[in-house]
Amino acid sequence: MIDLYYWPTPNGHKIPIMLEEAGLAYRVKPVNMLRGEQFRPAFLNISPNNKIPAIVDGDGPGGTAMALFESGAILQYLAEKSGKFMPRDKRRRYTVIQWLTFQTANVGPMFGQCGHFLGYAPRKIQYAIDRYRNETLRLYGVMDKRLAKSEFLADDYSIADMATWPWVHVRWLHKIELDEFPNVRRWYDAIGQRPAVQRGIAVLADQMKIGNPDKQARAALFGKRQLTQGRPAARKPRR
Ligand SMILES: N[C@@H](CCC(=O)N[C@@H](CS)C(=O)NCC(=O)O)C(=O)O
Repeated sequence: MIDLYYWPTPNGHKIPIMLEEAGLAYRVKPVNMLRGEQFRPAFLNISPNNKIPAIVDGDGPGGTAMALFESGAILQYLAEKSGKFMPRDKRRRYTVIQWLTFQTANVGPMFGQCGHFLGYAPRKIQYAIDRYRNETLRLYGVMDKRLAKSEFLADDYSIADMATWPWVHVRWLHKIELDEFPNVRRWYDAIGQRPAVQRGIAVLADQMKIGNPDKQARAALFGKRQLTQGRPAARKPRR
């Protein structure tokens, strides 16, 4: 059984989508990040960067439990475990890893900052809005060009699509219209019709809250740091 540490956000959605697609059994462990539960010590043992998603696979390698954080690593792990959505052929596999990394290194961070300055920042900072929205538009252009010549981001439907789709799903927050990106629209609509994707994004859907944080959510999301307990032993001064 896989425990899914989760809250309904674009990064969170990737994992129940994959679990549903792969037919892997899982149970949901909600981590309410709007109330600061991502900083609980038990969760930090699993996800030291205090972010969802994370998993604990009770039946990990060698039959012992395996904990993982970072959605890109989790998706690759689940693909390997299920033997699905990641081709064996080296060339095709690295094409998946390439587009998955494109998501985790570009789409996630840039769309995320765009959403932050449009929907979470306490005041309007035009320079930041322009910077991240322009980057978001540029990345939509990259995806649209790719999807003009390929049905999916890699060759076949894969974990790269599952990682990227949830970010296009919340495009209203980034003020993006798909009319400008017809190939992204075709891809988004096709994937959105998959029953596993619909089941994946339905997990805790009633709790989903994007943008416009209340005071408590703002403090939980942007006001906390992890403090080091204790100090490393002092070094002897050099002569
Ligand atoms: N690179 C990470 C990003 C995960 C991430 O940013 N998670 C957000 C929710 S979408 C989170 O847990 N934020 C809580 C916090 O930063 O305290 C991944 O791909 O898993």
